[in-house]
Amino acid sequence: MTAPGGAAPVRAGGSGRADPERAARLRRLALTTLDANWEHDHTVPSRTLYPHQWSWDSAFIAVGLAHARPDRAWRELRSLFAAQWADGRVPHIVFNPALRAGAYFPGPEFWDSARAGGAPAAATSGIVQPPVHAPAAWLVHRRAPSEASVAALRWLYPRLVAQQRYLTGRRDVGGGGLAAIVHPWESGLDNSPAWDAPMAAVPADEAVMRAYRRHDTAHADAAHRPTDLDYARYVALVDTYRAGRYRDEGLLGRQPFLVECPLVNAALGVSERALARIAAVVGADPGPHRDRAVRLTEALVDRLFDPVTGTFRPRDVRADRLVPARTVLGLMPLVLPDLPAHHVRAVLAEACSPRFGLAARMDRPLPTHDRTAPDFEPLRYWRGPSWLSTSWILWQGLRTHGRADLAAGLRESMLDLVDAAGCHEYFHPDTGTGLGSPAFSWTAALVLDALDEG
Ligand code: 9WN
Repeated sequence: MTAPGGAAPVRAGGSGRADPERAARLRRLALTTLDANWEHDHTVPSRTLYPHQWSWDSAFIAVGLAHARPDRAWRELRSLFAAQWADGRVPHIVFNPALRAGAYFPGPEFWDSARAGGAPAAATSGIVQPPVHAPAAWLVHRRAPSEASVAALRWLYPRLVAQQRYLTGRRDVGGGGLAAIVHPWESGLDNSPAWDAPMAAVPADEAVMRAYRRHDTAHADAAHRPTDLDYARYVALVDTYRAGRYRDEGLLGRQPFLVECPLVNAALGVSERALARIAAVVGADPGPHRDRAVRLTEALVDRLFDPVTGTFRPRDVRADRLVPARTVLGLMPLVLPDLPAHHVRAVLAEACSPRFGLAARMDRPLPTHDRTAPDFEPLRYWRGPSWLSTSWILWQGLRTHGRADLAAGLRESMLDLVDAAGCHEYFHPDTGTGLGSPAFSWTAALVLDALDEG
């Protein structure tokens, strides 16, 4: 079987650490990709599709850079947090002022951050992305500890704490101890089927898109991207949030999309654990972070676990119900080290079922949506294709819970994907064909990390 686009099908098993040539080849490719995407103080996710700085991309990129360019890993995180808002939010995009207007849609003029209270001098978006930065900072330090890394942790620590406080405070719209996202872009999994039910309540006027020009479809196949209808809703949601100057008071009364996402909230829990470790290094008290971590896991289990299906799913805060779709988001709570044994077993059962096909020897990569669902779309972005970010998070969770066998299978499938197709943004979940941007930074970074699994 040869996949279109020159990619070979994903091999079962793979040769792993026993294949030093493959490892050297992948390392070279990853570093070349990251070097080419470096832009004065940050790494762009992609020169064509995403030419500015993105929040959770920078965290993944730092994790990868730690293996080869630790000084740049810290610059990556510092430049992002230099654009943190006064309320603690870390914007999902920091715009590069040197780029021409129209280099990305929606650009700085659309977000208009300058008119919001507490925004930084740099133009940014007004929404966030999954808070994976504290664990990333901890991994960078652990990988390459030095005086410089301790100094970087000292600088970052209060900022990471402020990020947590923002999300667990102002964004606890549902009042149950979890953060709510106000836009699918905040999940990082923009058009996941997980958002279909809550998005159906968002007023959509496709005509609105006539006023704008999408930039993404000039660089990627429109069939592999969100639809115009999705974009109409994305724009409408930003319009509403921006009209309130990105304030979070009274969100329940005005923001049509409010959802508690398992990935965002699992990341918050893991972040408190990372902050406890960082606190110990910088001379702060780790205790409160450990307590908050415990509370976050409890809240996640309490609010996002459905005992009937045995799955974690996002909670639509407005409708006060779990969304029906079973997506890869449901596997993300495995990263929590204190996830109760019953819930660990449930996540593993879901991951190893035909829906996601996790195995010690995988014959296909991990998809982002249930393969058996009627709305599984193997080409369209977060509606089926395999992405390294979600695979890497699950890989972390498998190692955390002592599943070395499954972790090895997943790691092999990730490395095989990139070896066959290159550092693509995402991959066809059956053939492994590369999709989206061909030189995507977090794919390169997470491959570097997976190669050096020590
Ligand atoms: C919107 C940069 C980002 C990622 C997201 C991914 C995609 C943007 C877009 O690219 O989103 O933020 O324009 O589609 O979905 O996870 O951070 O790589």
